[in-house]
Amino acid sequence: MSRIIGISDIHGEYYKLCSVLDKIAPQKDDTIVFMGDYIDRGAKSREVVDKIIDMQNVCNCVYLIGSHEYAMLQAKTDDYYNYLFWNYGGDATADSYGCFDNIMKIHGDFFNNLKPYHIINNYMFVHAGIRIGIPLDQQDLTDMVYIRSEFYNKPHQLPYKIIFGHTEFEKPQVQNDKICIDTGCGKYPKAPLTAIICENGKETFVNSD
Ligand SMILES: [Mn+2]
Repeated sequence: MSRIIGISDIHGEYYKLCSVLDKIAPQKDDTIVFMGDYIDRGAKSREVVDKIIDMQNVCNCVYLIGSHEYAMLQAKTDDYYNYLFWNYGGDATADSYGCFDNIMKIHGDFFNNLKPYHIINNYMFVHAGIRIGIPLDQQDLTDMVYIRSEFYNKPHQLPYKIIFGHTEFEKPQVQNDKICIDTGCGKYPKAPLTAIICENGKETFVNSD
């Protein structure tokens, strides 16, 4: 039986990414949905992006946009997002690539083709969430990558279990209609990277060492 795997908020923590991938041991028919925030804070953003691109040789891969990719993509043209990028760990990403302009020179195809969300079976994967009460086709991308309590504190009406990250908790937050898997990787030195595995209608979690 194939598995659907969600991994969010890696934030340059290459060794934690390798640790969860080793434990999960993805197979050809599995699908990994990478849920954004690959970069910033941790030291190895470039290696993280190379690794998740390489995973296409192992299993099915989907790549979503996170708030940090969103800010990075707007940084050159928008003062607000430029501020967000450089004040929330973007300096580590620029160092990892050598300089800011190298990010898009090296991985521009990757960063320009990130998806806002992904629906598979009865699950919807999205970086931060949705604005409740608004139809899916009218959602704003900034909400999908930045929204917090207005989403996770209320039930939503979409016919999917929503798997999201962006807001870190000590443990995965499991609600009837949504699950947050951001456990602070990249933000706190001892925080693990947590992956979710969806198989046969059940969800389990795998932490990096
Ligand atoms: Mn994040």
